[in-house]
Amino acid sequence: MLIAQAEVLITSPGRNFVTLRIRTADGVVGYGDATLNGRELAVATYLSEHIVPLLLGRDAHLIEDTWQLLYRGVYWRRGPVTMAAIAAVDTALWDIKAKVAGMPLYQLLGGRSRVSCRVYGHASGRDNEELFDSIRAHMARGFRAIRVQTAIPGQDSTYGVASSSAAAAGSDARYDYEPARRVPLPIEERWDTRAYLRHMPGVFEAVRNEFGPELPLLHDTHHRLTPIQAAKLGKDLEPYDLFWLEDVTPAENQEALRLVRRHTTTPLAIGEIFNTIWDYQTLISEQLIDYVRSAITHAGGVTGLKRIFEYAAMYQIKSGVHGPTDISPVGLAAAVHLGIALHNFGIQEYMPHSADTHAVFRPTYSFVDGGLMPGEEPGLGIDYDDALAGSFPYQPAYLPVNRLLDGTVHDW
Ligand code: EZ4
Ligand code: CO
Repeated sequence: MLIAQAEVLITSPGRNFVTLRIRTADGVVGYGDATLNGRELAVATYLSEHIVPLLLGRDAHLIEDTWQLLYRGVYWRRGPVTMAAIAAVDTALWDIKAKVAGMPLYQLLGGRSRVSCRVYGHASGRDNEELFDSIRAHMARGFRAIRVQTAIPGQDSTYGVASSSAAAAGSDARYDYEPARRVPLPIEERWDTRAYLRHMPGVFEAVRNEFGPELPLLHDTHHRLTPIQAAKLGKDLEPYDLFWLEDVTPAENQEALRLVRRHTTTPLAIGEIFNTIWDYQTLISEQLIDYVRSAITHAGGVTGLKRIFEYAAMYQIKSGVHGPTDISPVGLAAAVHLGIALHNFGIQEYMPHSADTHAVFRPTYSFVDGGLMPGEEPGLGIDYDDALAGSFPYQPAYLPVNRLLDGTVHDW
């Protein structure tokens, strides 16, 4: 099973995706997602210049050895660019191994532990009325757990709020709810932490009054608070029984979560920008979080994520895999195969891709009864259409930059 070819594929069917395709000498093909939002070409170059030459002629069956070779073997380890590149190779090799075995990937990961992977969708609104409509539209589409984000009065734009009512309702004709904009330079947003902290409890009170106590509700703070602010928000939201509160602080300071945890029983989810198990060492061993948010695409692939989840399982911490639209259908397919097999699965984030993106990747996972089901064909269930992908050339796109009202750069 020698690797004969490895290609880096870039396409932009509404947004940019970087995909690695590995082909063995006897023609088995595997796909891995290498998309790093706003830094796509850095990973593409890392792969094509530094990794592809190492792969040619290697045995495609050596998944663990290849992972260690690309992690330890280059001396410069960790970081989002390196770990996205490793993830792409790892996922493609798992896809190949499963195809050779003649099984869907989840069978190689231990087989089914559940019927489907429960997901949550993204509702948002510029006011409560638009937010309620968005929640209703998501429920009508089959979502049974909902992330709630709203505009903060007095702010022009707020993270997580769709740019139109149609987008808030969950229309996936275009990526109007995607935070990366197709612009040559990042746009700037403004942020007022005090206004946010004052506004959010009332929003959740209104949502609970409208939709009742059963509906699982989530919220993403996007790294913007200090530990004491996060503790206050967690406490203030306790009456509304959140499923989780996400990324309350910039958690590279893992010890910060001790303070948050001492003050609130609101469940905490962290880690979409983390990329190794070491980023979670204190958070997991001290039980400072409830859900692990890393994506297959950004944390070293199936191998990297499996390692983190098995560690988390020792502490009753569950998976909550990152699944925004900047994770391609390849990355999402891999997450669904791992999620269906994993014992400590919690919930999967799911922002449906556009029709054009589906046409390029032809994923075989399906969304049924509020959950994602992996396809049953051998491998990941991805079939990349080169001709169509070629008709959507790369377009520079960037996530916004965030500034406080006085102009200070803040966490976005
Ligand atoms: O802002 O993936 O929980 N989801 C998120 C995402 C991130 C984007 C950044 O590329 O926070 O919407
Ligand atoms: Co998030």
